[in-house]
Amino acid sequence: MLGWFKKKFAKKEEPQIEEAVALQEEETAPVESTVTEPVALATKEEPKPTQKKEQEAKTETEPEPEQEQEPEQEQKKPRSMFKRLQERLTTRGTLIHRLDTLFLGKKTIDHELLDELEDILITADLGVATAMELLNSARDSVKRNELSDPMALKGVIRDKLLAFLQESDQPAELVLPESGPFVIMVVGVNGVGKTTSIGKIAAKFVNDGQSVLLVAGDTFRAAAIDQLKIWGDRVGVDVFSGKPQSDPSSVIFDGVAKGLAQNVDVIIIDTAGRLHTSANLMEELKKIKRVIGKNLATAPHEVMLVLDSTTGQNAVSQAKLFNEAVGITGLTLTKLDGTAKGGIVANICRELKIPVRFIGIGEQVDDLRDFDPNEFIEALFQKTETRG
Ligand SMILES: Nc1nc2c(ncn2[C@@H]2O[C@H](COP(=O)(O)OP(=O)(O)OP(=O)(O)O)[C@@H](O)[C@H]2O)c(=O)[nH]1
Ligand SMILES: [Mg+2]
Repeated sequence: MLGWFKKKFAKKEEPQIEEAVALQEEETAPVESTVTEPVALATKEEPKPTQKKEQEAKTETEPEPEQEQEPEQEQKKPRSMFKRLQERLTTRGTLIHRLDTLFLGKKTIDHELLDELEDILITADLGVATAMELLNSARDSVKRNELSDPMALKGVIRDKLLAFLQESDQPAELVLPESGPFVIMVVGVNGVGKTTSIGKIAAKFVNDGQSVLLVAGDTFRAAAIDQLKIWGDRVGVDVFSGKPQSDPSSVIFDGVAKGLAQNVDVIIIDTAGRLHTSANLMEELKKIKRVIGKNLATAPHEVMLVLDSTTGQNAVSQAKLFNEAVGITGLTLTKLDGTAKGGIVANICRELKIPVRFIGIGEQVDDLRDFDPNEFIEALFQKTETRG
């Protein structure tokens, strides 16, 4: 599998902070803000791993080995991690369990089986259009006499689901700019898992040697700021925050300026949860996005929508309205552990064609997985296949 992000190791330019400060007066009011240093702060004076690579590249007389090293670093994930993904995805009542129960009990493919299959697909959070397309593929294969036994039908469904998951027309990996911070603006409705996912994503960047600044753009509740600070401490990154109730755009403007001044690799901006149907709150989000661009014209590089996969079809409506407002570039699907039906992932990929970057499979820091359609389908199907 490819890495979950890539970055060219170009020399960083000094940020234009003076210009940024001048721009601030145009659109935002000043706020009192703080940067919380994490308890276990990474040593700032030490060159970052990326910078180390640059230095080594300059001093070494031998040819640059970096390109060859990449595949070695991306060796197969430990089997235990894959197993955990499987366990979280294949709980009782999921699409695959229900398919298995159906197929294992039948010897031939008949109308009764196809009717039962239709029931399962329609109630599997796939959405009617996606379920019907899946069912039609199955029916076509049966008509063409390509299939003789029910388990083969399961293979058709598996292949079609994989095709849906691969429908995004953009690569799933994040592409960090050659210079300057990579800015991620995280949006979504209330309680979907934005702040938690930000903590997990920050941890992934830190583990891969990138410096990160979190910006507490959810100023509505003091608890929201505290929650982000707890994640900052846990992960070992700074958190920039303003006062509760202050203008979120203003805090975010200052936060981005801070990240530029500190020359961090990644800035992740938390925003308050908002209903996709609230025109005012969506306007506020548009303003936030504009304000981020005042400091760094190319930012935000990623507008990440977090969707709670237990919310079913509503997640698709959320994605459409958030996309219209701020242009979503990537998705994180949370809460795929527990009660989720899994089918929602196929529907989201098919309907939206926006890359799914990550999936959340629990509340802990390492419960966030890079989304890989092949791995996802393998995890869904493999366990049940070995039983069958
Ligand atoms: N089981 C499970 N729980 C999750 C996952 N991601 C987040 N949660 C939980 O969902 C709840 C809400 O998460 P938050 O990160 O606070 O959600 P939010 O979108 O920031 O919420 P608001 O800021 O209030 O809009 C918390 O209890 C998280 O622990 C996940 O992948 N699986
Ligand atoms: Mg939050």
